[in-house]
Amino acid sequence: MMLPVGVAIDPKSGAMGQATGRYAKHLGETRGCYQDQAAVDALLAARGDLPVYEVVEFIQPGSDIIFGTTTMSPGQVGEEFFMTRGHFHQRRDRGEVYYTQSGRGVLLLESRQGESRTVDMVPGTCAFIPPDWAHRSINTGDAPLVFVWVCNADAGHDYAEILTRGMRQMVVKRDGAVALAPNPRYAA
Ligand code: PAN
Ligand code: ZN
Repeated sequence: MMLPVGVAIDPKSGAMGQATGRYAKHLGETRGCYQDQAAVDALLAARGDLPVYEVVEFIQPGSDIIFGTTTMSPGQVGEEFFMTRGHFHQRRDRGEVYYTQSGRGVLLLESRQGESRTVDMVPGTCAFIPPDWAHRSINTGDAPLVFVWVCNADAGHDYAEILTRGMRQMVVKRDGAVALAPNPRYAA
């Protein structure tokens, strides 16, 4: 039988009291996310294979709901920032919620029809991700970005599309400001 449970989450680190799963993504294995491959190489040479983000999950066996935290390191690669791979959900009828706990970032979303939107990730903001919108989070600050996510356990992840064609927009730092720019590598 599933029982109620309260899971403690540290808002600064994303550490969870009772994790049932976790993984980390490093710069080397996410290099394809970035425009400037020379900047990736330079950063790898200078700082090593830095951790970009860590995901910690909680699910009870048999539950239809899963939640967890994503904790993103601050960092820049060329004019871009550390980002998640980004994905659609395998099930096109499954949305998600992202609740930012600390840090600052941008949630970049793209509908299946190619419409782009952003939601600012600031502590206390709960973002609604509609079904069939690709989503990628980007740490635009200089501290860790920590958010809690909640979705259906059967949502699944489809990484292939974003991996191969990228997203239409990218989030960049230009003239000291965070801005949105069209992705020159986007393969429509
Ligand atoms: C999140 C993401 C997590 C890592 O849990 O999976 O932030 O991002 P990528 O999966 O794009 O690497 C979520 O959206 N789950 O559905
Ligand atoms: Zn998702």
